[in-house]
Amino acid sequence: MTIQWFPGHMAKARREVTEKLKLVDIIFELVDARIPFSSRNPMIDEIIQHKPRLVLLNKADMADKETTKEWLAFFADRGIQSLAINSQAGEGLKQITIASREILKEKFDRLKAKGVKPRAIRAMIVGIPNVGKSTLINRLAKRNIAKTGNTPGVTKSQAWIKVGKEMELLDTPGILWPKFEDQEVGIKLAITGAIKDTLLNLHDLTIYSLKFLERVYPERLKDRYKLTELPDDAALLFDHIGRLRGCLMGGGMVDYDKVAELVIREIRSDKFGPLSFEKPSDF
Ligand SMILES: Nc1nc2c(ncn2[C@@H]2O[C@H](COP(=O)(O)OP(=O)(O)O)[C@@H](O)[C@H]2O)c(=O)[nH]1
Ligand SMILES: [Mg+2]
Repeated sequence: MTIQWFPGHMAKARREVTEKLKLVDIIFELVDARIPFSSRNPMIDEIIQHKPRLVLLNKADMADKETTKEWLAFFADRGIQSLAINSQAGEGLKQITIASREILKEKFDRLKAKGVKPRAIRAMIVGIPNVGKSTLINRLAKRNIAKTGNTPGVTKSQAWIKVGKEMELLDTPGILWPKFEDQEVGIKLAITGAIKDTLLNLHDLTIYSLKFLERVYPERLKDRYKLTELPDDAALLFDHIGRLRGCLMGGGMVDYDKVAELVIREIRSDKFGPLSFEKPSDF
């Protein structure tokens, strides 16, 4: 399995983020709450240097609440403030300004002591494609500014958006690339929709997903596909699901392609409930 990415593209993305860094007080690093590790840019620390940051675990509605709590604690242990949010429904967004003010308190107190007039906090969102950057910008702006879509790479223009009285947000997010070297990371990015399926083998994706459900959420897997036991062999599981759901070819043979599509679609559309694909203890 190979995933392509172009070094020139990465360098350009990095340059753009670096240029905008000096315009802002704080970075909002948006990650997918279901894969907070895999959806981070591997060079984020190097790129943003010592700029204050707030990590936002977006799509928290789709992640396992208990695991999200573990991730919040994980970041806190490393001295990084983080919040769980749902940009689509607008949940947890009020906390963003409150947390930012707290993170920047010293800096603003220092400015105040120097006699600088109080001003709004300037912020910028960064994150990999499809993590919800445009959705969050629109929610915070309370209107439709940024294009959103399920296709990776939809976004464009630049100005400041007022978020209440206390914050100003750059209307263009910084787009970063995900980690591509690691195959497992690639699979998780594909399952959650951050990268296109066509880049990956759907069967590999499905086998990985089924094994994951078997290991972490066995009861949900059994319930969904009416299993009394979980077979050791992935092929047996494909056969079972295929017959149960009528994913068949001529002659009554199970159509593995259809099974794979069905399983991935069900995982993405919340049929197994909220899922977290990684825990801090995995690393
Ligand atoms: N369930 C859920 N979906 C979200 C959330 N935020 C964004 N999305 C969806 O994720 C997809 C990508 O969002 P978009 O804002 O275009 O991502 P961008 O590429 O980072 O700008 C869209 O289909 C959004 O509706 C969220 O908090 N929860
Ligand atoms: Mg966008």
